[in-house]
Amino acid sequence: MSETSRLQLENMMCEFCAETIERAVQSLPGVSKCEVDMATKQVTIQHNSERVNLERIQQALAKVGYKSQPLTSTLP
Ligand SMILES: [Cu+2]
Repeated sequence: MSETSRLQLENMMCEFCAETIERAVQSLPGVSKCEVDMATKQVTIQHNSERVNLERIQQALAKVGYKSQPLTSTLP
């Protein structure tokens, strides 16, 4: 099932961070889209929840050095 999740990043500072984050998330199998919002430091991810869950995505972010918190707001 396709799901849209949003994460709040804690230590993203610049465009280079955004690129690193996008690359790390998009390299995961089951992720179809990843968008980083520089202003809010939020990342919106479209993923197949059966193939990759949010925990796995957060692990991938932690691996490249970024802490993230899931945002509870649900998207349509
Ligand atoms: Cu940076």
